Amino acid sequence: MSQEILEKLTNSVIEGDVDAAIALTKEALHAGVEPMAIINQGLVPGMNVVGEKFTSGEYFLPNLVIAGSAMQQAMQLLEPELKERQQERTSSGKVVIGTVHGDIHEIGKSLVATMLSANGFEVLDLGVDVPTEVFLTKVIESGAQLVGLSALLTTTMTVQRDVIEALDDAGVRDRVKVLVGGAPVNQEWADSIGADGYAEDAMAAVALAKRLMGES
Ligand code: B1M
Repeated sequence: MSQEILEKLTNSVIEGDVDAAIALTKEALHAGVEPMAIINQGLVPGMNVVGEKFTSGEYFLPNLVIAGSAMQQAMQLLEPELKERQQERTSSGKVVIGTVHGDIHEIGKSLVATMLSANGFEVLDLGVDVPTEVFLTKVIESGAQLVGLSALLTTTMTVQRDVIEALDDAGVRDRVKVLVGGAPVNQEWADSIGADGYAEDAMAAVALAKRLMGES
């Protein structure tokens, strides 16, 4: 039953059927499916198929837009549920997070922000296409112990390095831990740009953020 709902949800994202994605997300919640399972087994597989179809030329930009919208609207239903389930009352630390300049991919970054917040971090989400100087200013102003840089494009992952260099140039690099992530990013890249850590997904980002906080 739950499996059937999740499969239908995956298809609704692939087909860009926003109304069905919303209805099926509600149905899955009512059926007692955990929000993280709805994301990882329902929504994300759909987005992956959409990405593959876009790469192969079967889908075009409007298909990405509508699939992104379906996932985002489903996420709006899931975010309060995630927070309710995971809330830890002790403050784990302050995090500034955003998608780097030139990149408007929002969904993965917002999921990481939600999970950090649900796990007790105080999160300042700067949104998408965030200029390097804004990351720098907000890190300094907020006194955050962690900064999270999301990049979904091979052309924008280099901006993660720019932000680290800007923190260095401003003399604040040693005050803040830098966490990087996003589909084209990996541990090797994180090491090469001098980031403190790389996380593959939102749950790994939370675990890593906790570990880095312990070190700072
Ligand atoms: Co775009 N896009 N897109 N897109 N898009 C990709 C990323 C792509 C892989 C599709 C493809 O070709 N197969 C490709 C990138 C190729 C590359 O560079 N290697 C691509 C492209 C090319 C583009 C455009 C250039 C298309 C064009 O205009 N010709 C354009 C770029 C615009 C720009 O940013 N300047 C573009 C635009 C868009 C939309 C706006 C239409 C839309 C985004 C809508 C939105 O966010 N509001 C969109 C979408 C939806 C995608 C795909 C299909 C799905 C992305 C997504 O939301 N995934 C994507 C293909 C794919 O990834 N399968 C694709 C679901 C999300 C939960 O996963 O974002 O990976 P993800 O986040 C994960 C992890 O990566 C990680 O945790 C998250 C949760 O588990 N993570 C972090 C992410 N950030 C992290 C930060 C961390 C730690 C972990 O610490 C700080």
